[in-house]
Amino acid sequence: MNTRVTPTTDLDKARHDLDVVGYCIVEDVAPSELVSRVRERVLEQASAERDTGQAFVQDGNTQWVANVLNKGEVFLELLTCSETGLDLCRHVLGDGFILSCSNAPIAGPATGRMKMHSDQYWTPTIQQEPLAYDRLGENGLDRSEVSRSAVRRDYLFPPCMVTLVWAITDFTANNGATVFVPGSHMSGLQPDYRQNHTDAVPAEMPAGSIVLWDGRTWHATGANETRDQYRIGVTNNMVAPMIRPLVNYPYSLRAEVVERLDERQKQLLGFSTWTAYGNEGVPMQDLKYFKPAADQPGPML
Ligand SMILES: O=C(O)CCC(=O)C(=O)O
Repeated sequence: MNTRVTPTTDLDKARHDLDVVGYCIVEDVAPSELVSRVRERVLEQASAERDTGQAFVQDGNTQWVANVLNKGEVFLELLTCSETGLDLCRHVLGDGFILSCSNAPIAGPATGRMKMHSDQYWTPTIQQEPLAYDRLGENGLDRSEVSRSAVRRDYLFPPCMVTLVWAITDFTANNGATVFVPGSHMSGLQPDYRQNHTDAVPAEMPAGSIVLWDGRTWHATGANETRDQYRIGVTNNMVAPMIRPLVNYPYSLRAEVVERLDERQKQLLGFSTWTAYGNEGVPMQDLKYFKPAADQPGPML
């Protein structure tokens, strides 16, 4: 497929791009003053992490500020500042999806392209040779292992993750805009990261836009060929509600962040129960947050 997605404000087109091409770009989503505050906070935190030797640097000069929800109220504000991206996540994942992780990748000057990958690398492929694995839990991040046997399946595993990236600076073809292989979400395969993937196209968009992709779509942070531009994104990876998020937010969020959460944010961060086969706490009560609390009958120990 040789289709390059362009930014839109038409949500029908965005849904179509997501379904058919595997990603979509929507512009004018985050207010510019919020984008400025996020940019300032990301750069300040990135610098503090470098100064204290805690920076996570990848692929040369790409710095990831990890787990940003514990690093500033602006990131929580960004997560729910608009329903647009959330509606598009719902389009793929259905109701009740939750946040899996949120980071800020900064593609620095003179950095090569990241390895091509899909975020949903842990779901079965239709046929994977030489990159197969037998059990989901054995599919580690190192995908260079040669397969023991390739299983042939004649169905596609559905998307169960959507990644949404906020453009905190402009994303351009030469400053590290995320690149995508159009249509790759329907291939049923994981990319071989040793290949060049010359069919990958950049998601160019102005600051304040979002790019969203199906968890199966092949993509990478693009090469930053500039001398002085730092391309900044903030990622919100969403998963269907029965999938374990990469970050355990109810456990790992700082107490002062938990205190600030509204109901919508609590649901998105996985504080609420999802069906539990109909047994959410005491069946006669409408318990949104299942906690084995003192109001349950019988001894607790
Ligand atoms: O930084 C980007 O453009 C993409 C990051 C990425 O590949 C990912 O979050 O999976």
